Amino acid sequence: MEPIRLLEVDGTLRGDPPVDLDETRRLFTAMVTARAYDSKCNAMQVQGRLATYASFEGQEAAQIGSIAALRNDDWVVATYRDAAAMWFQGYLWANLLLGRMGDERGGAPPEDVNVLPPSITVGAHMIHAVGLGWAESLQGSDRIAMALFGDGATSEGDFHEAMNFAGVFSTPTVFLCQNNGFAISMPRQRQTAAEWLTNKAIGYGMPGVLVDGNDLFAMIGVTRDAVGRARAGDGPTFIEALTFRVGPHTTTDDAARYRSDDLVEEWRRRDPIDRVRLYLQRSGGWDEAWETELAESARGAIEEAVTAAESVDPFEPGAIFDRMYSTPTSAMDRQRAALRRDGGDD
Ligand SMILES: Cc1ncc(C[n+]2csc(CCOP(=O)(O)OP(=O)(O)O)c2C)c(N)n1
Repeated sequence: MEPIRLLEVDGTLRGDPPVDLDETRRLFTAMVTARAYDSKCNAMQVQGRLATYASFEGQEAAQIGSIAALRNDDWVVATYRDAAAMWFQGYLWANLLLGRMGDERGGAPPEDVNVLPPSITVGAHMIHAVGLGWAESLQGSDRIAMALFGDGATSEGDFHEAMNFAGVFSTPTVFLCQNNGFAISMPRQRQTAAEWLTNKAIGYGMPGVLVDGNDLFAMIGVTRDAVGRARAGDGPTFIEALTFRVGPHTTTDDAARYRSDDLVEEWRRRDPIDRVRLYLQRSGGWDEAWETELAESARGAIEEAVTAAESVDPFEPGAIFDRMYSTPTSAMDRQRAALRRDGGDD
C-alpha cells in the first residue's frame, strides 16, 4: 500500500494544496516553535530541570497538520509525546513543562481548552476520547474528539475496546496513530503481525487511511476528511501516519542499541519542517530574514513559558491529599499524619 502524499520530499506538490500560503506560513511557524520547545526540553532535562522527557522531533507535521484540521472546541486526548498537538489546540507550554517538572498542576488546562492532560498509560486515553465524543453527540453537539497514540498502543486491550465501541456506536472519533516505527525498542514488525495498522480498522467497521506522516499537507487533508465524517455523524476513522521519532524514546533510552544511524539519517532526509520550507521557497513564501525572525520569537516564547513554569511556587507534598477526595478517607488521614511526622510540608 502507498501512503497518501501531497508534498514530496523536495517540496514539490502533487495536486492542490489543502491550505493557502498564509496558512502554510502559520503552520510552518507552529512547527518551528514546537521544535524549539522540544530542543529546550531536552536541554533542560540534561540540566536536571525536567524529569524524563519524550521528544517528538520528526513528528511535527503529523501533530500540527492533524490539529490544523480541527475546530478549536474539538477534543484532543493525547500522550506524553504529543506536546506539539496539545499546544496547538490550546494547552499551554508552561503547563506541559510543569507536568514534566513533576508538578501535577501542569495537568490542569485553561478553562476553555478541550485538551486532556497527557496520558502516560499507553492506550488508556483512547477510551476517554471515545467517551468524550459520544457524550458530545448525545448532547446534540457536533464537537468531535481526536485521540493521538503510537503504533505500540495498537497492541493494548484499551485500543481494541475503544475501536470496538466507536465502531458499534458510530462515535465522532478520529483515531490518529503516529506509527514512528518503534514502541521503545520494539520494532513495529514485531509489535503486530498485521501488514498495516490500518488493517485493524476493517475489523471494527471503520475506514483506515494510510498517510505520509511527515507531509504536513497530506496530514491536513486526511484529517480533514476524517473530521468531516465524524462531524456529519458518519462515525470514526482510523489514520495511520507513517513517521519516525528522530530522538530516543525518552531521555532515559539509548536508541543506538536497537536501530542504526543509517535509518535515522534516512528519516532526517524526510524532515517534515525542511519539506515545508522547500515548498515555501518554491512558492515565493519564504525568505531567510522571515525564518530567522520567527525562529527567534519562537525561542523567546518558549523561554517565557520556562520562566512562567519555574516561577510557580513549589508544590507542597501534602497537597496531594487535598486533591484526591472531597472527604479524605481515614487511611489518607493516617498517611498525611505520617508525612507530617517525617518532616514533609503540609
Ligand atoms: C499500559 C502501559 N504499558 C507499558 C508502558 C510503558 N511504556 C511507555 S511508552 C511505551 C511504548 C509505547 O510505544 P508507542 O505506543 O508506539 O508510542 P511512542 O512512545 O512510540 O510514541 C511503553 C511500553 C506504559 N506507559 N503503559
